[in-house]
Amino acid sequence: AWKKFQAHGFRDKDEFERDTVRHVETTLARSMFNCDETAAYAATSLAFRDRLITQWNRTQQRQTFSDTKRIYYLSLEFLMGRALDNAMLNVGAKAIAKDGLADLGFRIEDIIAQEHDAALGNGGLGRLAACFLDSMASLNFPAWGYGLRYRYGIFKQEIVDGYQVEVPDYWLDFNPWEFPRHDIVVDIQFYGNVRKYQNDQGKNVVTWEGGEIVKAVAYDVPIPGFDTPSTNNLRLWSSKAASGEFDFQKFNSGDYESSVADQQRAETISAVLYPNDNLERGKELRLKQQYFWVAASLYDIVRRFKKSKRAWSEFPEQVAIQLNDTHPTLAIVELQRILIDLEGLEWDEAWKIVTKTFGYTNHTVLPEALEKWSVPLFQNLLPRHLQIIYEINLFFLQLVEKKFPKEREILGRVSIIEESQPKMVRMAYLAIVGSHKVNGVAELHSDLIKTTIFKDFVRIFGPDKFTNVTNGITPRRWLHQANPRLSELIASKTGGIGFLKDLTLLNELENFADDKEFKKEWAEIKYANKVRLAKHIKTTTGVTVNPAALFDIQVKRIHEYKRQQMNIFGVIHRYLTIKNMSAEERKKLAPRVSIFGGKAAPGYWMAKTIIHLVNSVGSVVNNDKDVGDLLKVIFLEDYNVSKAEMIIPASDISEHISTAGTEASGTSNMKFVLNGGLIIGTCDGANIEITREIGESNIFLFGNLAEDVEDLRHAHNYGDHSMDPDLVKVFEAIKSNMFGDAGSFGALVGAIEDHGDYYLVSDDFHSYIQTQELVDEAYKNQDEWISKCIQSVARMGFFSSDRCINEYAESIWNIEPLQPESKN
Ligand code: 26V
Repeated sequence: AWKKFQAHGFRDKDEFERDTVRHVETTLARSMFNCDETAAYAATSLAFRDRLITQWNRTQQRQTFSDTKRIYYLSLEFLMGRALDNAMLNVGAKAIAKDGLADLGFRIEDIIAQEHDAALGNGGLGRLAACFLDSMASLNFPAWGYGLRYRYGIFKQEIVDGYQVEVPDYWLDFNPWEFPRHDIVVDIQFYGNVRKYQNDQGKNVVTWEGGEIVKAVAYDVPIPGFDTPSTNNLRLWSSKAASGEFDFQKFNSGDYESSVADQQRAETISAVLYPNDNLERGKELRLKQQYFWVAASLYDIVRRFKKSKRAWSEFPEQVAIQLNDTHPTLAIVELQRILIDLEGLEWDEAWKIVTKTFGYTNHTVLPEALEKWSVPLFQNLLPRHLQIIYEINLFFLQLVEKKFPKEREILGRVSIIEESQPKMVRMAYLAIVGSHKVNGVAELHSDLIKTTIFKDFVRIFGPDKFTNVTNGITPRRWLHQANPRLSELIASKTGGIGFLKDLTLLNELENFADDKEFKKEWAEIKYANKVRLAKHIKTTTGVTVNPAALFDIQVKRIHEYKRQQMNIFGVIHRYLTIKNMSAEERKKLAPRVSIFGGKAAPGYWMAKTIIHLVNSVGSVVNNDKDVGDLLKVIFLEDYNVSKAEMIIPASDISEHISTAGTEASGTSNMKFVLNGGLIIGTCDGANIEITREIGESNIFLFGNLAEDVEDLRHAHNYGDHSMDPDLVKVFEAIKSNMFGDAGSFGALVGAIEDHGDYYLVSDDFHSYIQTQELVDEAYKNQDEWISKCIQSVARMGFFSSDRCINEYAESIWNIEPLQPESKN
């Protein structure tokens, strides 16, 4: 297999070196004598990029000629991480590059590390989109990603005196992975007025006139498939002033400042990624971003369809559009507008096409994350779209009324327009009404949306409109790239690298779960990965950790529902317990390193307080000579995709401990298990399916169930709850100023003690602590522990994003892969 696809990379290392040196000397205009690592990174990337672009062109041509259905994945976030390592592995030429770079005097790891992460996403939702791109290309689907080319991705996090500080992420300084398409430019209209009149033929015509125009410029990013020449496209739109550099009329009349201001206002649209996840704030600029991106993408999609000269009724046979959450919901309205206002179709005919085209994926049930836009804001920015939304709603409510004539109350509940002050457009409802399928991202989550937030819609449209597609991850990045030694060991026992294309082949490993020699190698690899992380901890925090200790990791966005606060309270409990232990008892304890990482949204005070508490506990515990190696507490700065690739393979146990029913799926849980770590978790999201696959004895589950959450919350609110006694002791320690001024943690403690403990930390604390003790015990038996890890990895085949994409293709998109050319 490797031999076959080297054809898409380099024939040999000489060819690679020749190309790389040529780029240093010509493209970069430098001499090899002063070629530093930055230049070597640039030249290596350009050499690989040349290969990708040849394949990219061929793939696009093949798609055009075959004229089959395409899938368009619309996502405001693509959390891609680094591209070079991935490109080298996917075209099968990393070994060649390694040798070639060594000849030129470089270590490949150092060159890879030069690259800045492409961090155009917040967390799980954006990384899922990136894994999907990898799978769609690897499975040869004719697929396009559409997104925004933010000038600033998610901020960089610095920790200063224990507090998070946000620093802008200037990632476009040098980006060899994008191709500006200055010839692909779309005019996007905002504001203005709607005019209705009869034309000369007596036909009713609606036009949207005036307002302002901003240009959308396409930037293309090649997406290489693994072990296939298929190279797909991610098209990102960048905003530019319509008048070019600046308005010359204003400039010449002496109004220089305002001509520049116009330009800046246009460029602001794609300037920055909104750094909230799971919190909707209703800012006009965010709605502008959404429409700008959706309108440009649809223009592009429709233009491509029109070239085929087919009838409009065939549009859904040629085009499937998947909405990654509600962020692109305006696409439904925009397509309806194009069809009725610009192409002259009748409403019903157009609406049939629209609903057959779209699928909507929901990623959260948290009410504060559900998008709503104020009607006045909409009216001003997108007047024609608001009219169309009202029309969609009218027809929809008529259907509901006909179906449930005796239930007047249902109309208000399901209306796309919320009758509040001001009125609001409910984007999730619009997405449901305008799509033919709605899916959740794990079984529990898909059940929950059907029985809670969308239950009326299940009655209206029937249960078949709602389905589940459990999330997955790409084993290329999350095993082969992040953990090359483990990947190699697995390949040696499963008959080569085939498992990277069919992850169910991992089940061959079951035969080695008790193999002494295999287990020894397995343990050595885990240890080496822990040594690598320990070095990173030393250089970034100055703290020395023992790689033989149990590494306990929780890395993800900081959010109360993910309960990092419960984790740090558990750490404090452990610290207090150690302090009270005799020397004899201490000897029996497994040393532990508690590692946290993750960004807090800049305006999310409680999340920032959690980060501060972790750091404060760390500075006390890590400097307590009495405790030594028994406990260390680390906060890793600036968690991102490339750091995840180093952190995840070094885990013994990772924490996925959200309040039951709140984490839609989680995807890092899958990454940790695939890398030979065990997990402690609640019965939430994909943890449940992971348990079903790997077996209950291989996971540490604890806590209340989703079905009991409502009653428990009720009990808190009616004073029918007594605080967990261990948690009370933890709070007493905090209040005694053991970790610095207790006042700074007051809100965190207060939310649990005095304000209803919405996320049920107190209710789950006891079983959490107990389960952590089971983890301690289990870890002491290394032999059994390693067998559990191997058995778990063997059973993780289901969680490949390839399986997930195949499910979307079959049950939602109705699309087939396009076989690539057999050679070259
Ligand atoms: C919502 C919002 C609201 C407006 C401001 C910006 C913004 C940005 C992102 C979001 C999406 C929130 C939903 C989300 O990220 N869900 C996560 O999706 C993962 C992939 O399906 C899943 O594994 C996580 O459990 C889920 O929290």
